[in-house]
Amino acid sequence: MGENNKKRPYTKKTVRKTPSRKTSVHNETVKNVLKVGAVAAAAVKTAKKGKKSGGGSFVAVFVCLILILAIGAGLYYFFVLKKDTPDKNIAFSDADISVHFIELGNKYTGDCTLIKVGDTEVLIDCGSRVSSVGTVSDYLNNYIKDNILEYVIITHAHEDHYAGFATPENVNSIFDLYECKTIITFSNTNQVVKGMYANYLRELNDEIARGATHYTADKCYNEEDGAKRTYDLGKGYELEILYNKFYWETTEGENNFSVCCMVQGDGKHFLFTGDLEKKGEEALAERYKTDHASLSASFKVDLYKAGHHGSKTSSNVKFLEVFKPKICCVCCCAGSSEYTKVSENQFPTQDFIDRISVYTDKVYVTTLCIDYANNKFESFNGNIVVFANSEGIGVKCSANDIKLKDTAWFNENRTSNNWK
Ligand SMILES: [Ca+2]
Repeated sequence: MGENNKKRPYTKKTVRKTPSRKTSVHNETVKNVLKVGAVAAAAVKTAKKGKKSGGGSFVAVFVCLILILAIGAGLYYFFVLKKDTPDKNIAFSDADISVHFIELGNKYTGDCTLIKVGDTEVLIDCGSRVSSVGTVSDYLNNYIKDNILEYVIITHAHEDHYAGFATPENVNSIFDLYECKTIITFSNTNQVVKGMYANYLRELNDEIARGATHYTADKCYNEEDGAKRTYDLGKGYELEILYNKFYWETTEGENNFSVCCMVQGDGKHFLFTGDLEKKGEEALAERYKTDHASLSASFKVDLYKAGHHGSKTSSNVKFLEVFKPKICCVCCCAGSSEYTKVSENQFPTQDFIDRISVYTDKVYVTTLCIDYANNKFESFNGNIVVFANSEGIGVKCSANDIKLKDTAWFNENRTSNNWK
């Protein structure tokens, strides 16, 4: 191993505990409802007095009814409406968890997602090309202060998801740059051991030799050989490896082999399905309802990474009916002809927009293709960060926070009746 492949020394740093804003809206609202209640009680008393005195009782009862209606409206807002408005802007510095959809430094579509809870990080995939490692690690180094990736998930063996782990021997991979503790990978592939897939196996085995623990997703789901289905991330959050029947079954291509997972805690859910397609999505959605028997009909995930970059083959109806995303982030180079010249099928596709728009207009996209032939691209939203604490969820992007539906690209290339 060359000098460049040496690991960065592990230096433990003091983590500044972020103060939690305990002066919650909840307490303020309850106080206000109680105040209105006290006024209502006084009005009832006045009404009784008025009855005794024989004057003014009608006015007092009327005031009392208005106050009772006000209390009802307040409670309805607080317990029903407020529950459905999770995008209350909170400060990033107050967040317990942050999810980062990272730009990859080129015109190619790909995935790289960092989930951070305190000093515990989960990295899901690192595309889109081997050359993306520099761009990605520059970004990661802003957030990973102990040089340890506690969990690494590699969803499937496609270059735009695993290139950063499958570098040539003399080029740093994510495994070379960070100490990766627990690595969870796809259970199946149709790749043969040569080229990039051979590089991946070598880099993975190097990291295992340096002390990493490796499980395939089927072992996690079944909790076999020491693997677990859920891992504690701290601050009440956990990582759950979800069911995918293609952990055990063979299929064409690679997409349906994707490792799927949910990060959840504090009543919030963040869903990641790699490039899972229709057959996988439908089986996952059905099994999720069984595995989570107490799931209410109003269950919604707070964040969903658009499956397969907003492809027409993913984010299907039966899947979305179960998960009902509130925020959706798409990792792609929008409008790129990398896979097709048919505009409506370029990521994010018209079919994807037709289906996701039923559930949310909070759709964000990492990168925008300007001129594929001439290597021109720019940030669309840029690096997208979704962060949360018990008070709400915030979205902050490196370029701008404009929703897809409000962009010039959308108006020129896509349409939606739901977003009008
Ligand atoms: Ca760490």
